Amino acid sequence: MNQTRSHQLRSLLQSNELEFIMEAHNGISARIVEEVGFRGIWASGLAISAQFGVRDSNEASWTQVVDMLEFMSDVTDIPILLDGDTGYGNFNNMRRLVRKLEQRHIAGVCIEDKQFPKLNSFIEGERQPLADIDEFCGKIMAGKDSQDDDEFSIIARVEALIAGWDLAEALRRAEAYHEAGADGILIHSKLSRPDEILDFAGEWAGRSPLIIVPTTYYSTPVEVYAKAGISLVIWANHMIRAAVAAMLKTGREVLKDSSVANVEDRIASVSDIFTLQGADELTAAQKRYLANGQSTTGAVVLAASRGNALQDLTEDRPKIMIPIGGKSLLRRLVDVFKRQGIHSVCVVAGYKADSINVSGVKICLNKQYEQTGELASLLCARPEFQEDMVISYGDLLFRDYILQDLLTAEGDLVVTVDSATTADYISGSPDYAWCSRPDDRSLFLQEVTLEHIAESRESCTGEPGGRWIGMLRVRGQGMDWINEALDQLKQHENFNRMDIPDLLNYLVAAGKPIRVHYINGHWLDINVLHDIDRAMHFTS
Ligand code: SPV
Ligand code: MG
Repeated sequence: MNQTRSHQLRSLLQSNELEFIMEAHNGISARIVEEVGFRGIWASGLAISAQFGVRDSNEASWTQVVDMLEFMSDVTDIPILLDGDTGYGNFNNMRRLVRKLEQRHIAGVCIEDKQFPKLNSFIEGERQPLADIDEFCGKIMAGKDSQDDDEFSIIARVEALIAGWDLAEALRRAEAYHEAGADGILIHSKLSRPDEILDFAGEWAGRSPLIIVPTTYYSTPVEVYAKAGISLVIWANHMIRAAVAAMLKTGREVLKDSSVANVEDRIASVSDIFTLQGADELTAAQKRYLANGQSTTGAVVLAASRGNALQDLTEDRPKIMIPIGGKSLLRRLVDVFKRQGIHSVCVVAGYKADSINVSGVKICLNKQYEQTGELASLLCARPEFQEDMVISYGDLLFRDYILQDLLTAEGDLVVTVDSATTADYISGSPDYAWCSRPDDRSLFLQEVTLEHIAESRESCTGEPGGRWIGMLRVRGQGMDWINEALDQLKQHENFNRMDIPDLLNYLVAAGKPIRVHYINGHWLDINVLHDIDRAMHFTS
């Protein structure tokens, strides 16, 4: 059961253990504080002003602070305690602040007994006038009276020690604020040793939860605080300081080097940022809500082999990078995919993979390409499988309508078969496909299924229905069939020699209906030098 955040903060304040909350100053830092495991966030006035580039002197308006809190609250589930400075005005401003904070699911606010506009306690702290005790108590009462949720916390921060007063004054104030209804006391000190807060804790003797901010006395082991009966430690500014240090170092180095090469490895990756932004959730939501509006079809292009028959042309690049009329085969393939709304293209590369520089594709490496076949390559692309995808050889050229028809064809697994078994545009040895019916043009859109597929015409009785062009489409149940088959076949000792036809035959034998979509011509595969000439004509 998810507890409210105000309840969570109360639990931290009231727990018997020493608890810790960490500063955050915007949405992403709040996400990080939660991500690393803290159970609460200190929305620091110093850090929020700093990230706006202004001073911690109420230069940012309270509504700007509340707007920032909304971003922080939206992206986290742990409680946020706002450093509410002096409450941004008198009791009336405090009432409105509390209501606005509750509307944004902020768990509590801490107000300090100084005067508006406040100045950070570490800047001439002893010269800062304190609030009138009665006036401050009225502010606490007004805040408590205006909260809707009983567990929303109002913490009173005592600045007496910062402003140069003695322990007695600090205790007098703390007691008055406690009486006025404060849910806890934050006792602040700017000494480098914890002596005065420990003296205070001793005298306070657990009258209400005690909170400290060990920014200056940071070297004290935290066991000391636990022993003194302190409830909550606030690490008040360490995320903004860490960010500023990293930005200064990175910025200076990039400027000096006129390059980002040195810093790349030690800064967050773009995908780390996407993760913190929750990009995966949006992708899942798009699938759910944009099912008809946005294509989620992807493509896997098998292109790990060299294409030996093309001799020198593939000396320094794989076959898919051979230019045809100024554009590589792969570029042409990706362009057709994009024109049909397929924008997620994964290329399984092997031979000279480094030379593949086509934008808009994700490369998956089959490092074993010399010892393995097409199924091993397909397995490499598995992390990139989409729920609906086209699997294609990389050396294909075809007219757009062939892909378009494949995408609209019925069936969860569909193969494109050219019903001509021999034709002058057929080069190499595309596999023969035996089908439940021959291509009778009048059968357009009627159900034809694959019965067998093989390189040699003699491997099956009867007339083949045509040649499989090297492209298939998988979706729905078909994805489960393919995944299950891959899991089974990869156990097989011959797996490394298996190609896509072995997978298709396996599925046929398992009784899975593989639909055939017949075409007649308008495609080429590139195998030998002569095909390059034909490809030039095909594309011109
Ligand atoms: C803050 O984090 O803004 C604080 C704590 O108020 S301190 O800077 O120590 O005053
Ligand atoms: Mg502050």
